[in-house]
Amino acid sequence: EALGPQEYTGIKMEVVEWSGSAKAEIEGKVGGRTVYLVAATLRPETMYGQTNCFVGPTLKYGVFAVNEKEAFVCTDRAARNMAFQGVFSTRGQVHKLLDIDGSKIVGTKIKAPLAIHPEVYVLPMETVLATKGTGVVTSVPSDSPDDFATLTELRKKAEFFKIDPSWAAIDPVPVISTPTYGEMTAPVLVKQLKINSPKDTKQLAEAKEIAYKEGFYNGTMLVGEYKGQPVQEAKTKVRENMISQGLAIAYAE
Ligand code: A2H
Repeated sequence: EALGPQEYTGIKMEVVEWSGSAKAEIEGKVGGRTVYLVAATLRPETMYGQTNCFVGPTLKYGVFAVNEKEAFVCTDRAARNMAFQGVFSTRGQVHKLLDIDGSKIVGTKIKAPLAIHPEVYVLPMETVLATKGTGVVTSVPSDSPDDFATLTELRKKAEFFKIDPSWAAIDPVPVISTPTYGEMTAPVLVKQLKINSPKDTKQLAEAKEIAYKEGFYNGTMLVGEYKGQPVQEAKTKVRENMISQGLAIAYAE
């Protein structure tokens, strides 16, 4: 854990179509606002490779008014932090439009900004922490061992997790090349460290550490505006572009 505040990028993933169970709850409560799931990431440069998004199936979320036109889905805790950080037009106040269970958000179709596959689905991830970020995690299985391990598990046991297999159908997309692991850093590490499920937390922590360092210090962008450039340079540029284009927000904690 870092000592100073963690500077996340809050990726705005616009709802295209709510899941059947969310639709009934949302009905008439958002006042025509465009609703976004806001995913906290430390790796904005990987957003080209989003394949889905994750929420905690046992976590509670809220839909919060940003202004007259937009609303964000995140945890209550994150909404309070956003209010302090001046994200909402209501000046430090939190305006919750409704509560919604994570399990009901699963199956919602959303837009993943910058992604090569722009429309993705929300899937369940049991290891999402309520105490970190927004409680929404965008999934980049090419570069995140956690995302790859969970996506693989969901594909193997779609029925058990009560998901439609088509929601988990997008394969990892090459985004960054590293000298040691090639174009699929996370899948290669998951295999090398013999990670069989998202419950292999010790090996996953190790894989995460290696993937992060290797990507940051030795990675080269394979796609996007900064193709051919080092990740270290692309990272801040992608973040700033996304924020200035209204595709993301700055979020710290
Ligand atoms: B990262 P840190 Cl490609 N619970 O984004 C569990 N994990 C969470 C979370 C929560 N509530 N909120 C955010 N995260 C994930 C991309 C990514 C991430 C890649 C590679 C590594 C990686 C795509 N998922 O994280 O504990 C988010 O996933 C490994 C560092 O604050 C976020 O960045 O250091 C990261 O964990 C934040 O973790």
